[in-house]
Amino acid sequence: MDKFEAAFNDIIAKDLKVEPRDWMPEEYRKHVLRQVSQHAHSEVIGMQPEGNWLLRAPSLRSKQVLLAKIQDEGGHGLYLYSVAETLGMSREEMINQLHAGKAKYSSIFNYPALNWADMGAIGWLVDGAAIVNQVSLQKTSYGPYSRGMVRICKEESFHQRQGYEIMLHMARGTKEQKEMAQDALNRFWFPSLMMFGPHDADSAHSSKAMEWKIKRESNDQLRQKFIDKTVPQAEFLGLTVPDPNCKWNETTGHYDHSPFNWDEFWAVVNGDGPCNTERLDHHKKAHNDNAWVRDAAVAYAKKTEGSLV
Ligand code: BYC
Repeated sequence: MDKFEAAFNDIIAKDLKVEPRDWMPEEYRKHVLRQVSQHAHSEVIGMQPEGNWLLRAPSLRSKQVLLAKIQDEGGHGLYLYSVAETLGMSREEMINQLHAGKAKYSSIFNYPALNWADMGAIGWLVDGAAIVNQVSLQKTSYGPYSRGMVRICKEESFHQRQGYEIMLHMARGTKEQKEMAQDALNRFWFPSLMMFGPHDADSAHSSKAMEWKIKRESNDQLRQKFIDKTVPQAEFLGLTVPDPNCKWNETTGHYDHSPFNWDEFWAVVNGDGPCNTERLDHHKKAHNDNAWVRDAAVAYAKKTEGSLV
């Protein structure tokens, strides 16, 4: 082992942060980059299901709040694209990989948002699941990713409350509104649980990620944390989690759950979900239609180069 590798191992062992200037194994760099790429694209593609509801929000207040949330998600994508730049990959390259189907984004965003109750379910469950994951990632070993997560988590907790507030209004509203809230929970429950990825035993990247402290808790540990937090929240709403086996287990101290439909998960991850084509086509179109904005920004930066100092 040379002195560079020893220094890297020391950073990991002492729970310090790996910084862009530090030597790191090529496999570590690629590993963080893959996860950050998946995360960044998730934030940006995740704007689509909600963006679709901006013009149909039921009040000015709900429209303003939803707009602010969606803008936050775009901001999170930008922090994460910047993290990827510190690992040597440009934004352009990342977008090219997304458009070519080589880079992933979270499976959850390939499900449709059919009505206003879905805006509640997405904020409550999808952002709720994301927070559980991202709170853990605040302690990830790559410095820029960890610091990005601290900022993102602060905003994400508002997002979860925005969704829960919608669910609360609907669950306490008319009979039809309560039915809509229950229906949204029914459709988003299992896909939200699958956001945490495959079971630990089937997770290709987990063991290396845990060894390098990129991930601090495993897919199954985080998923269980989310279930344990969320079931009582559903009960408070007077709604029922769509899983007859989801019961408190005195022995384990956790809620049980039924097996997941992993065939559906892998189909969605591999491009065959209800909205995969629509999401990517929309991203490509927006990217192409707005090429002139990027060109103008680059031209302006070139023209004013040096004039800001
Ligand atoms: N969806 O070995 P594994 C948000 C892939 S957005 C798709 O366990 P890993 C929001 C995985 O990539 C925030 N693919 O992988 C925005 C790998 O494939 P590759 C979303 C998935 O990386 C707008 C393969 O399966 N949060 O909050 O150790 C509105 C094997 O899996 C998924 C993040 O992105 C999936 N669900 O663990 C509202 C969190 N699961 O790369 C809300 C950041 C697995 O070999 N990411 N795969 O081709 C992570 O924490 C980890 O990457 C995962 C997976 C836990 C997701």
